Amino acid sequence: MGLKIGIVGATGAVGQKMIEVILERNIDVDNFRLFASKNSAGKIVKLRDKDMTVELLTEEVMKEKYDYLLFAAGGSISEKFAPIAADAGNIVIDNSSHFRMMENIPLVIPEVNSHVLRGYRGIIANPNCSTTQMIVAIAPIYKKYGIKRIVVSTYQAVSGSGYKAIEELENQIKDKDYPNKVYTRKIAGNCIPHIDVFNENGFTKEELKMVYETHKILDDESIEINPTAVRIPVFYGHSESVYLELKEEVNIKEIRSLLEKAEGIVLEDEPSENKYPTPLQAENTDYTYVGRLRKDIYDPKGLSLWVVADNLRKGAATNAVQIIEAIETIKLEG
Ligand code: 11C
Repeated sequence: MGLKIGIVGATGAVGQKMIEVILERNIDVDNFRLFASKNSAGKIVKLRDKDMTVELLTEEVMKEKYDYLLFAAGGSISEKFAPIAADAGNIVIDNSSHFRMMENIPLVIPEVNSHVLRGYRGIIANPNCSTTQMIVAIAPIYKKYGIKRIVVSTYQAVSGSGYKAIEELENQIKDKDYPNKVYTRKIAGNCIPHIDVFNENGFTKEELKMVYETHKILDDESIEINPTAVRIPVFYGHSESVYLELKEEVNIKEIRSLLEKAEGIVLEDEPSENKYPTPLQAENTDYTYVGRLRKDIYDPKGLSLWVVADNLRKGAATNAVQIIEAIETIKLEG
């Protein structure tokens, strides 16, 4: 029998991708339910050749039985409705940051720590997109070499801020006087070193997510992480320049082979042929692309790499759907 899956926030950028990815990956769904708050309830969404009406999100509908409920409606909606759904016995996969750092909530990237899902029911948190792609890329290296320190700068697409930001970039490309509504500065032709709110220590919340979510997923608080998160005028796909200080000397040949064999990674690194990943090619794919691998000129334990992934897919929707796949596999294994 197929699954009953509900999507909360079904009309947003991530909710729409969740539907797309579920259909593409041939998840066996018998019963799809789409929910949104009153601004979007009643809209029609296409599921293959079938039109579906988005239902109003209420406490009552969250108390029904589902195999999985995927939340992509923002932190305050998750805070209110996810516990109601979980208390009714449902598995909730939440894309917001609200539950991620709570002690008893698993924060999961299936390629890296799916073991934490074994025997668990309740709310499962999906990590932040910039954290996910970095961890997918560095996890095979971390397992073999250990990591002392990470210095990372991100180049993040506007789709990470939702449909309004996509529109803002489109409009500013056409009209240089189009006002800034989503961002503090014009985004067309610019880059803005500011994602999410500033913390007292000068880091933004987006940057701190990369620190603390990485510690939790790798179960290692000893890793020193120094991120700078930057918004750039790209529609889809986040890029990251990552510098790792490993615990042992870098062996580039071995690291290439680790990355080539790793699940979910495409190594694209042939400088002599100008081969390196870019966000345009990552768009609409589920992989994390790695290139520009190089050993530090000064420190034999230092390694630089360039990491690119579609932020709405592997960074959000695909990871959530892979959590469903991981739980279904665990069930089959018994
Ligand atoms: C961005 N990373 O690109 C953010 C979007 O905590 O899930 C996702 C925010 C989050 O703006």
